[in-house]
Amino acid sequence: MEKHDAPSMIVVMGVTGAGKSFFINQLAGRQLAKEGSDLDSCTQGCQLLPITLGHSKVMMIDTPGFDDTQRTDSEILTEIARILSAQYDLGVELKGVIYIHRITDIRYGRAAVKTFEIFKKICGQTALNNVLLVTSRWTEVDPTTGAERERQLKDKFWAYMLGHGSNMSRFHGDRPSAVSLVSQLLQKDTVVLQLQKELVDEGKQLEDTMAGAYVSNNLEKLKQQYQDELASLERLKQDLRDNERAMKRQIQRDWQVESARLKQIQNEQVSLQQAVGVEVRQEIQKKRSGLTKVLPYVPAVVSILAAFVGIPPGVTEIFTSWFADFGGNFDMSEIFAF
Ligand SMILES: Nc1nc2c(ncn2[C@@H]2O[C@H](COP(=O)(O)OP(=O)(O)OP(=O)(O)O)[C@@H](O)[C@H]2O)c(=O)[nH]1
Ligand SMILES: [Mg+2]
Repeated sequence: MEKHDAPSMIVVMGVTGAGKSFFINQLAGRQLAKEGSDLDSCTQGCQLLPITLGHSKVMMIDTPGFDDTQRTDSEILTEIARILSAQYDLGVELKGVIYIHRITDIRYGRAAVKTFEIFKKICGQTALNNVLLVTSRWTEVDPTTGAERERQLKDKFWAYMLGHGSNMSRFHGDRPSAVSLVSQLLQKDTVVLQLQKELVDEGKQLEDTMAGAYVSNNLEKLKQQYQDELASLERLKQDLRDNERAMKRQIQRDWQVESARLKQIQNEQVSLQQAVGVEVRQEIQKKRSGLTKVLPYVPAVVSILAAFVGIPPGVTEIFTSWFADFGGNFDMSEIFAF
C-alpha cells in the first residue's frame, strides 16, 4: 500500500481583501473558500480548507483580517488562538504561516500595521523560518512601481523578519504560483508558534500572550479615550443652565453613545482573560473520549478540529478521499455525527 503522510497545516493571514481566500482557491484549483468584494470583509470566521498536492495533504486555515468591518480584534484573535491551540494539542504538524500583502496598496496603512504586528506576535522570533511573506496582485500594478514598493517592504517593514529566516515571494495569481509557494513551506520542519507555546505549554490567559497584550493595549488606549470623553461631557452637562434643555438632551445622547462604546471595550477586555489553551485541551479531551477508539487518526482529528474552525460544505469529497487513504470508509456526515 502507498504511504500517506498525515495531513499538515498552514495558516494564511493578512488584511481584509489581501486575497487570502483567493490564494487558497487558486491552490485548490477550485472555489473552496468564499471570496469577497474589495470593500467588505468576507471571511467571517477561520475556515479549514483541505488541499491535496501530490502526496501531501494540507489543511489550509483561512483567517479573517484584523481590520474586519464586522468583528472585533479580540474575537478574531480568540478564534485564531483556539484553532492553533487545537492543532498543537492534537499533534497535527504546522508547516508555517503565509502572510499576504497587496502590492497595489499605496501606503502601509493603519490596518496593515496592526494586522502585521499581531501576526508577528502570534509567530514569535523562533518561528520565523516557517514564515512566508507574500505580495499579491502583481497584474494590477505597473512593474516598476511594484518593484519599488517591494523594495520598501524588504528594507523597512519586513526587514526584521527577513533577517531572521523568513522568506518573501511574489504570488502571480495562478495555481502554479500558489503551489510553488506552499511547497516551500511543506519542505520545512514542523513549527511551534509563540502563541501556542504561551497558551498550550504555559497555560497563559490570552491577554498575557504577546499577541493578546498588543490587542489588550489597544483596547486600554481606547478605553482611556472614551473615559476622557465621558468626563468632558459630564463637565459640560454640569456647566449648562436649566434653560439650555435642547443642548442637555444632545449631551445626554452623546454620553449614551460613548458609554455603550466603553462597555463594549470592557467586554472585549474580559474576553481576553481566557486561558484559551487550557480550555481547548479540556474541550478536546471531552470530545476525544471514545472517539479515537472508533475512528482512525485522520477522521478523528478532522472531527475534533471541526469544533474549533469552520469547514465549508463543499469539501466533503476531498475529506472522503483522505479518509479512504487512511483505511477508513467514512463520509463527512458520519464524522460530524461523533
Ligand atoms: N486578480 C486578482 N484578484 C485578486 C487577487 N487577490 C484577491 N483578488 C480579488 O480580490 C477580492 C478579495 O479577495 P479575497 O480573497 O476575498 O480577500 P481576503 O483576504 O480573503 O479577505 P477577507 O476574507 O475579507 O479577510 C476578490 O474579489 C478576489 O477575487 C489576486 O492576486 N489577483
Ligand atoms: Mg477571505
